[in-house]
Amino acid sequence: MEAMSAAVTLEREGEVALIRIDNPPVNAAGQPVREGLVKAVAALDADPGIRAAALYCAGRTFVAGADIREFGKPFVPPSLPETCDALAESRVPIVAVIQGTALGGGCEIAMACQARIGLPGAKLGLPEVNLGLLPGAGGTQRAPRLMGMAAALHLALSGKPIPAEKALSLGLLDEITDQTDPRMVALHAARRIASGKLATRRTDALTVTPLPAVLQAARETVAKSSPQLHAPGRIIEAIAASTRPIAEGQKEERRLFLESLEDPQRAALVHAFFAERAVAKFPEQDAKPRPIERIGVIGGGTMGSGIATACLLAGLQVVLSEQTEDALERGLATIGRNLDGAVKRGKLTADRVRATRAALTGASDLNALAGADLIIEAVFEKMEVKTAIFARLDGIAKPGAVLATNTSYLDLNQIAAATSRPQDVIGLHFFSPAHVMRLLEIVVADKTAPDVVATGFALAKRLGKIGVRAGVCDGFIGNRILSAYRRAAENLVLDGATPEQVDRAIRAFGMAMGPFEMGDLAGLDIAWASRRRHDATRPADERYSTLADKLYDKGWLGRKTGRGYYDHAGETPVPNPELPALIDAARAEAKATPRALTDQEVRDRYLTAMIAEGARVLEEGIARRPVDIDAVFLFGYGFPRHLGGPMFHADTIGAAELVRRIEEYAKVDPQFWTVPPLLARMAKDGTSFAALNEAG
Ligand code: 3H9
Repeated sequence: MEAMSAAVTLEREGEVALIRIDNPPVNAAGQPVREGLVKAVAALDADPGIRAAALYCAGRTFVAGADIREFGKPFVPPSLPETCDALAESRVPIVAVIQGTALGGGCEIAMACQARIGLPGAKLGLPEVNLGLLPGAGGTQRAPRLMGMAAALHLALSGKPIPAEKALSLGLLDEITDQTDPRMVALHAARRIASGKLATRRTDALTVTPLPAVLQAARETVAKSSPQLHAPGRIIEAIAASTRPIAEGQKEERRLFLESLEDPQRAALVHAFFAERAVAKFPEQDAKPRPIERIGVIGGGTMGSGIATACLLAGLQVVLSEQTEDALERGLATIGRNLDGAVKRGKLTADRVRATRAALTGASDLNALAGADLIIEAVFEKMEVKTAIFARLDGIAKPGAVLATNTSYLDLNQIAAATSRPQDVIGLHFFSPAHVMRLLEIVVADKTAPDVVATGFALAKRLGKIGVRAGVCDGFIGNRILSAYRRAAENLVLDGATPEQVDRAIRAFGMAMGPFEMGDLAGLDIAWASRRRHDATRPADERYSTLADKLYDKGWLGRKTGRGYYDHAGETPVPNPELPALIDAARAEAKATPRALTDQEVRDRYLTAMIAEGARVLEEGIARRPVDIDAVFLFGYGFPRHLGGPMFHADTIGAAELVRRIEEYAKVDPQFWTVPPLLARMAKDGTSFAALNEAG
C-alpha cells in the first residue's frame, strides 16, 4: 500500500489497483484527499501493468462533499474540479464504490469515475443548494449526462439525497450490491472491469438532450417558492449549460460557482449548517446520559399531546397522564390524530403504526408514572400548579427519574425546589407543534446534575430535534428575546406603523411571520399572561402600549376566537376593521405622536431590539455563545436560514452601527433603548459575535 497523501493510499493487486480515501469523520474532500486522488490517477496512468481500478472509502461513508471548513480560507491546490477532471480523464477506468452517503463533491467524484456501484443503504445527493452553493466540481454538467436534465435539476434543487435504488433507476448508479465490505466490492469490481465483465463509460463523452420547457418550469417554480435565495437560480443556469460541450459547460459552472462562493448567503447558510452541530457541544457532554425508554407526559393539551407524539415517533414508550377521564380521552384522541398525520407525511411507516400506537397508554392518576425514566410536565403555565405537581412527583417517581418541565417562562429553580431532588430537574422547552418543530431548549437550573443535562441532549437527538442549552431567566433564550422585539413592534405601532405594515416588513426581510400574525396564531392570551406577570415589576417610566390589552379585553384572542389583530373569518386574514380606533386610543394613552415610518425603519428597529436582547442574554450567560441564539431562532422562530440567525446577521450590520441606532432610538424612548454593555465593548474594540463563537 502506497501513501499518495495523508488521506489517500494506492494498493496494487496484480493488474488492478484500489484507491482508498481515509479522512475521518466523513471523508470530506479536503486538500489531502484532492492531492492524493490526483497523484493516484497519475500513478495509475504511468503504470502500464494496471488495467482497472476502484475507488472506495474507509469508515462509515463515501466522500460527504467538499470540506466546508475550507470555504473562505486561502485555497491550496489542486481544486476539486481539477481532481474530478483527473478522474474523468484517467487512462485506467475507475469504478466508485459507495457506502453511506456520496454528497456534493463526493457525488461529483463518483460521477467523474467510469462506473458506480452502491452498497446497501447508500445514498447520493447534491445538497450544495442548502449551503448557498451549486455543485461546482462538474456536478451540474455530469449529473445531466448520467441522469438527464430533469432528474439532475431535481437532485440539485431539492438538495435531498436519493437512495441507491432510485439512483440506479435514474442511471446515477450502474449496480447495487448486497455485499457490505467496500474493499472487497472494490477489488471484485476492478477485476470484473479488467476481465471485461463490468462495462465502463466516460461520463464526459455523453450528451444531454435539451429540455427548454423543463428549465423554464424550474425557473418559475424557484421564482415563486424561494425568490430570496440566490443559489437555485444559479443551479438552473449551470445545468442549462450542460447541453454545450463539457469544457464550455464547466466554464459556466465555474463562473456561477465562484459567484455563489462570494455570496453572503453562502456564508450565512454554512454558518447555519455548523450552528446545528455546534449546539450539540455543551459543558456536560462527557457525562453519561441516563437510560430513557419510558416517558411520562403530564397534560394532554396541545403541547403535552405533541410531546407524547414526538416521543412515540422516536420509538419510546409513553404514559399520558391527565386529571380526568374526559381530558385523558381528548389527549389520547389528539395523539391519535397526530399519528395519522405522521403516517400521511411519511414520518411513520405502515409497518410501525401498530407498535407505535401500542406504546401509548393513558392514566388519570399521576401514580401511573412511577415506572417512567423521564417525566415531562406540560400543564398550565402557573407556578403554583407546577410546584404542586413536582412536589407530588417527588413522592411518585422512581429514584433517578429525570423530572422535566415544559415551562416556557417560569423560574426553573423554584420548580426544582419543590422536590427533594433538584439535581434531577431540568427544563425541556418544546415548541408547538412539538412533534414537528425541531427546536428543544434544554434549560439547566442551578442544581441540575450534569448527567441530567446529557440526558436532555440525548433525548433531543433521539427525537430528531436540535437541543440548545439555556440558562434560567424569564423566557430562557427564545421567549426572552421575543418579548423584547415584540415590545419594539408594539412601540412601532404607537409611533405610527400599523400591525399589518410591521408584519409585511418583517416578512419581506424573510421571517416566516411577523409578530402580530404570530400573536394571532399563538393566542393573544399568552402574551397577556406574560405582561401580567410583569405588572408588579414594570418600571413606572416604561412606555407601554395598551393595544394588546384592549384586544384581550374584547375577547379577541387571535385565530382561535376568529379575531385578533386580524379578522380570520375569511380564507385569508384581513386587518381587524375595528383596530384603527383601538390604535388611536392606545396612542393617546401613551401620549405618542405618530408619524409615517418606512418599512426599512420598521425592520431596523425590530431587528436591533432582537439583537440587543440577544447581547444581554449572552452577557448574562443564559446563552453560552452567539451561535446558540442563532440556532434557537433558526429552528424555533422562523429566522431566515440564508441570513444565518440574528447574531450572525448582527455581524453584517456591525456593533458600531447597532450602538448608533440604539442611541438614536433612545432619544424617543430612553427607558427601552439602552446600549447593552457587551455591544458597547464590541463597538469599541471592533470585535464580532463570530469571534465570541470561536472563543467558545
Ligand atoms: C460541496 O461539495 C461543493 C462542491 O460541489 C464544489 C466544490 C468546488 N466538510 O453531520 P454530522 C463534519 S459543498 C467538513 O454530525 P452525521 C460535521 O461538521 C458540501 N466537515 O454527522 C461534524 O463535525 P463535528 C456538500 C463536515 O452522521 C462531523 O463531520 N456536502 C462536512 O449526522 C460529523 O457530521 C454536504 O453538504 C463537510 N462536507 O451526518 C454534506 N460534513 O463532529 C454535509 C460533515 O466537529 N454533511 N462534516 O461537529 C452532511 O450532510 C452530514 O454531515 C452527513 C453525516 C450526512 C455526511
